Amino acid sequence: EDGYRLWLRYNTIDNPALLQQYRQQITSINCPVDDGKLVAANQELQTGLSGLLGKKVPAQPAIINGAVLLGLPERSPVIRKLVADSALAHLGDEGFIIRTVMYEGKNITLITANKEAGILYGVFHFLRLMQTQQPIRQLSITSAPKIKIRLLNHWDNLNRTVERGYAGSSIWDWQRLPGYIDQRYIDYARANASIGINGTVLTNVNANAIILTDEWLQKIAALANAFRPYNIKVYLTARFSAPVEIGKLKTADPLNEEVRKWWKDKTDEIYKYIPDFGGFLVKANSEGQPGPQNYNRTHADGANMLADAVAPHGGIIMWRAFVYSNETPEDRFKQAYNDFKPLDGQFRKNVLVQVKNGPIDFQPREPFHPLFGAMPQTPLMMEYQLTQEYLGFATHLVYMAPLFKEVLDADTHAKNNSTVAQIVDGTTDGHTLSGMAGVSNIGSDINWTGHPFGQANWYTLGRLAWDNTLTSAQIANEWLRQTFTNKSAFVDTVQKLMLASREIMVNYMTPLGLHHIMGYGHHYGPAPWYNKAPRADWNPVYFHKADSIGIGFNRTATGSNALAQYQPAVRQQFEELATCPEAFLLWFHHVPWDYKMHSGKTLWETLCDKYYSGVDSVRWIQRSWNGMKNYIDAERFSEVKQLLAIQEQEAVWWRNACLLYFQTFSNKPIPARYEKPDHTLAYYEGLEFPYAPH
Ligand code: BDP
Repeated sequence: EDGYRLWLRYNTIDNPALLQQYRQQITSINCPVDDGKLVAANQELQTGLSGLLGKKVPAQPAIINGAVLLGLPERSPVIRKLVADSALAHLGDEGFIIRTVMYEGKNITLITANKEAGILYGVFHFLRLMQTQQPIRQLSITSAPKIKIRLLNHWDNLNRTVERGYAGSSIWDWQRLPGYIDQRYIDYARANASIGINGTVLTNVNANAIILTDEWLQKIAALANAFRPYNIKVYLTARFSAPVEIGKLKTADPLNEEVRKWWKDKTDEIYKYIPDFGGFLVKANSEGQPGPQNYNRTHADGANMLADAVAPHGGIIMWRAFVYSNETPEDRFKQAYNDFKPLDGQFRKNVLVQVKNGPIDFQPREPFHPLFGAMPQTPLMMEYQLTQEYLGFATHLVYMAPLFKEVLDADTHAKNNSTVAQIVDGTTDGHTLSGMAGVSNIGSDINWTGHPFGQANWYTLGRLAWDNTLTSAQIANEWLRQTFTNKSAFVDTVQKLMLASREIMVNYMTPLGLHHIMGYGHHYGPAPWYNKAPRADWNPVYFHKADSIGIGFNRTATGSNALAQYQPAVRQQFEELATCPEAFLLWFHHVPWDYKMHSGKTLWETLCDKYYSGVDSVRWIQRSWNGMKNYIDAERFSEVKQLLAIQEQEAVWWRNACLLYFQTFSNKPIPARYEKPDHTLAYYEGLEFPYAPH
């Protein structure tokens, strides 16, 4: 058990009674052999069922008792007879139906859809039911994705380093492409398809124009060919200055005719290689990347130029709202909104604006981004970060579904029915184009994500993009059952610690609304004291603003007034100290050290409590995990155990470094009941990490 099989292990059902029942229920696979496009679904079903049932399940052209019947109504008279058109009407191109039915006296399970992709997703759903040991005797399931574009964003460079990657190098083996198709590409596609992910952006948002040259496009085409049977489209990042860098033009001005033609021709060329190419993801005028503002044009001008180039081919543009200018703003929180809100209504129909979940940068906790709800005429795509840049790299166990859900469930109050989930899935404003992306945590490590539990975050992204009403508990439960075991003693315990893990991390890293106090550049470990970055807003001191009076960033009307970017109801809640949830307190207020919290304790005492409880809870996770030894394989048990030991040390490091530093402002003692920091502040400040990956 090296983790390579992810959640697609298909081990033989270990409950004898259930195994027998499943074997009775499923005896054969009936899939039209001439249907080339169903090959992936058919193969997966063969592999999955043979594994789960512990014996080969034969393909059988006749419909016999126990058949699993795959097919499109248009090519299967039997399915046409059994499934009414009206049942298929709302499924779209990717939804599916799974039903147990009687056909000519035979009990069969049918999986059907409007398009092949739906059947593939239906097969994976069916296999998931069995892997999680659910009853399958009377199925009547209809399912369709809530979100249309469900993507991974790889921040992979062409030299195979991965920006913010902690799981080895890039899985794209550029040197051996296009000639060599690594089995890993197929398994990557299978894993993604199994959770409904239907596209992948192969390259870093800090883009390299070279990827758009002929030699590289052949490599991209080879990957696209490998992914296509799994309904996965490829996308690329576009470097805005590519017309200058590889096109030899003098300008990249989006309103310049030559530039526009260059992108059009380039795009036509891409579609010759990859007829179903998805489109471009663009980071422009952010952190030094070139963009339309270099030519005094707007983000809409830039996005629309590319949108016009891909539109004839059905492509889309995902234009990122993670922007901040080269001059340090008084509050970086505000910039995306200031730049983008005025552009609402100016983007072409095939543009999505891709917005990070929070206004700063993938912190352990952020309030929802104020752009959600503020651009009703523009589809806003959600961007989450699966790779744990700010959440302990691939060393800390943190299950991110609660973080993702917290944002999705937040009410923007823009209209009725305008939670972030409803804005993103298009229901609030009636958009048909909708998207959700996760910055990938995948690398060449044998288990893909470095930490065995990192797989859960990849899994969650897909499942939530498909169905944003799933709960964190449901997702953890099904992931654990498939990835480890169905034994309830294991699942119950580990599900509990997964669900708690994010809050625990918040407590030992950035409690009460602290944010961005990580080490400079690499973001590894605590460095709240750091103030030497070339820009003020890259310094932790800019974000926590601790002084002799208190701590926190005043974003109310008496401060940066960033809160004005929210709807009044949201604003009011955050603006009043009394109503501002504790979890967001220091996001929005500079709070005196002696301030009395709802509990009656002072802010300083509460801060100490949070940091100490964070560490204690990591120890609780360790104890819980130690009790799991007999339920799972020794390999993964030991990997997680070792990683938890590192996490515990680092949690202590976070706690001690932060409290010792903040204490220099609060001038108050750490309560005597707590274990004393075992090093001085100077020791923590002196630590250096030349080996921390960027
Ligand atoms: C930040 C990362 C940086 C990315 C940037 C982005 O530190 O490496 O390039 O986000 O999203 O979180 O563009």
